[in-house]
Amino acid sequence: MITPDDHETPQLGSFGDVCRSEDSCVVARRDFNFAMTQARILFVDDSLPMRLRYEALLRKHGFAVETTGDASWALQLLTPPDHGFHLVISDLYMPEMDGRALVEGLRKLPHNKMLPVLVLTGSPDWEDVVPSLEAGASDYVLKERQEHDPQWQGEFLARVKNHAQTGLLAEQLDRMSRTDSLTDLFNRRHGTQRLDEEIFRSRRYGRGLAVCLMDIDHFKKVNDTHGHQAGDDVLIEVASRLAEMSRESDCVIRWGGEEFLVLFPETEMEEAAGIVERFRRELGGSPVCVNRQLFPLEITVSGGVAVLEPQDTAESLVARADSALYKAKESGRNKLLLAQFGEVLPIPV
Ligand code: GH3
Ligand code: MG
Ligand code: MG
Repeated sequence: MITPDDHETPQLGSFGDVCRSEDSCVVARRDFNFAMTQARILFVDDSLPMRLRYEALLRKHGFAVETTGDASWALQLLTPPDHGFHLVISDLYMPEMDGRALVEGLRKLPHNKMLPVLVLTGSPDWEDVVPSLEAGASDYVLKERQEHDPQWQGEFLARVKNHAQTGLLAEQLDRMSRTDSLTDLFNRRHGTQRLDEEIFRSRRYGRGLAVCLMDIDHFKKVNDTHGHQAGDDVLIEVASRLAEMSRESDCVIRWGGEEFLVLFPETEMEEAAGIVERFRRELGGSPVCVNRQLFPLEITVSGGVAVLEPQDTAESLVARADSALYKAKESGRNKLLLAQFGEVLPIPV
């Protein structure tokens, strides 16, 4: 990990011994199988020797570990909602920001409310440990007093495993609460939140925000003619194509049954219209295979595009895109209309 003092020359030789006691470790290696492939730990300690020791121990037992000597840098790493760490292990005593302050800081971020944090302390002094637990640390561990103490290692690794497992489950739960299980796109709950965030960002930085509401035409007929499974196949395929065609900064949401809302941050009407028109052509241009890929089915979509205006709320912005979509349906489907200047207009040629 990437802090100034991590560029010191590592002295692995003096600490490499820490993991030799593998055989005596009381925790069965098999128990760590899940961790070996998935759990990511952020280890925070101002002492380079400690970082090297613990990193070696944790890596030896299959955890992916990143280390830093600077708690405020750790807080920065934990700030993006998708930081990807499942457990933080932090020393309590550090010269600038200490372990308790790190716990306090990270618990203020909503996405870190369930992130397990294990604090490491040299002394079992309640006056030191209790405030960090009160600040939201999940647990504490006394630092190893004797090097290679197998009992200490067994206990430490068992605690790490349990907390990492909780971190993995919390991540899974978070993902499930944000995604639609059929299409794997973001669901409406997350979409609504993202829309609020994008509106806030757009206003704060004075940048455009466009949205498009898209709906598959005559989708009910797919279900009625080919069965519900075929309908599901179409939804999955359309979702996957939309996700593939959109840019990383865009956000594709399953808004309702066969309705998709796409957010285009930092995008004005003209650009958004061009992108969505390409989506419409490509979706209509190659048939979707349903019923175990045996049956090609032509589909078309209609859409309405709107851009954020000064008086808009999230609801009014989506409502304008919806009214343009409604007109697109009314006027023949397989088309895109723009809600602009208080009117609904076709894409300019
Ligand atoms: P329009 O062109 O006006 O949009 O007509 P439509 O048939 O696409 O729209 P309508 O609202 O009449 O029908 C939508 C259908 O989508 C009805 C509903 O049963 C179906 N649907 C909604 N969610 C799902 C789903 O998850 N799977 C499947 N297979 N069908 C779904
Ligand atoms: Mg429809
Ligand atoms: Mg519909």
